[in-house]
Amino acid sequence: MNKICFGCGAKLQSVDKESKGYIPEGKINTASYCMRCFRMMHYGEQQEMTTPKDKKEIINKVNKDHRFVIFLVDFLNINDEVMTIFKSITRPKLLIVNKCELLPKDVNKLNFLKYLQDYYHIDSEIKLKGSNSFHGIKPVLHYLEENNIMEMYVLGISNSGKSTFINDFIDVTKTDMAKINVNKRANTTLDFIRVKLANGMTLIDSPGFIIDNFLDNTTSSKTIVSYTMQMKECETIALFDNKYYFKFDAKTSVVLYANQSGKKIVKKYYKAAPDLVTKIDIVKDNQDIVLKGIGFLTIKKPCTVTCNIPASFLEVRDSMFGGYKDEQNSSNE
Ligand SMILES: Nc1nc2c(ncn2[C@@H]2O[C@H](COP(=O)(O)OP(=O)(O)OP(=O)(O)O)[C@@H](O)[C@H]2O)c(=O)[nH]1
Ligand SMILES: [Mg+2]
Repeated sequence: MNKICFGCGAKLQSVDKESKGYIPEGKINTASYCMRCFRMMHYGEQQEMTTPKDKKEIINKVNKDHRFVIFLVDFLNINDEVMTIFKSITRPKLLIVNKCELLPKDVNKLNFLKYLQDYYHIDSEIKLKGSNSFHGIKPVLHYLEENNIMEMYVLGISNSGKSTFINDFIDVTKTDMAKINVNKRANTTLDFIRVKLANGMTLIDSPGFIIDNFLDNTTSSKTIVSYTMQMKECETIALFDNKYYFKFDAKTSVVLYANQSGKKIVKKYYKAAPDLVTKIDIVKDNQDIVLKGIGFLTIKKPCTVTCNIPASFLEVRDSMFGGYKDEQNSSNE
């Protein structure tokens, strides 16, 4: 029988308890969820599958298909690696920046959208979404209706909120069906899940892309901090229970944007920190150092930063929030 788990998309089976889709024999005919999803949903258990679906396999499947693509990323995880995946999708597509109810209050939404279009060269439509009424699902639904889009894949980075997004569609269209499993850990959805809504639309959930060089993709994202620090010459900050060190060679303001993870976010040191293996030259005002999987640091003034994170986990870019507006305004005058 080819029945799939509605929680994660894995094919239900009673043969191997350690493999995905396991359900005890005798329950397979009546169950909607595999044992892993059932236990995650009802007992809050965290059960991670360690073998994510291959990125290329997902992209090839989608590119060969006729369907539209909705691609989700939460704003802390916007970086070159993620945008390269987005651009490798050749189907007509919509980029949704998710969890936007957590954007710092002073972020101008129009400037943020313009930054994404200009800096990452995105020519597809972009929508900001979140879990409050201001950033809700309805504008996306209207966009799909206006453009007569009835069948689509929902792709994106693991933990970006794809399954939650589809569950919201199930609610808003008053579709009478079970919910997909969602979880604060990455790699919850394991295979494609086809959801036919009461309004006739079909959404296909997908396993999230796991980025190669992510520092941490398992933190909950109920709160996002923006934390400003004034650094003096030769001062060091230690982030997340002294896991990551950044030393600055000149005076600058620094703003950290990251998930509130329950760890001690910042501690300042006035002496040398260990293993500063990577040197980053900030050559102009308002640059971000992206800490892939965590968030980013906005560095306001040129300086040299040394840190204990290997370069493959970092990217430098023009600042996503700080200073972009002023630069744009002055260059337009
Ligand atoms: N703050 C906030 N959290 C959200 C939002 N949407 C989803 N989440 C949370 O993000 C986490 C991941 O959500 P999922 O829907 O499981 O994400 P996914 O993209 O399907 O993840 P995988 O199946 O692992 O690829 C959960 O803790 C959700 O509650 C949102 O708009 N705002
Ligand atoms: Mg999912």
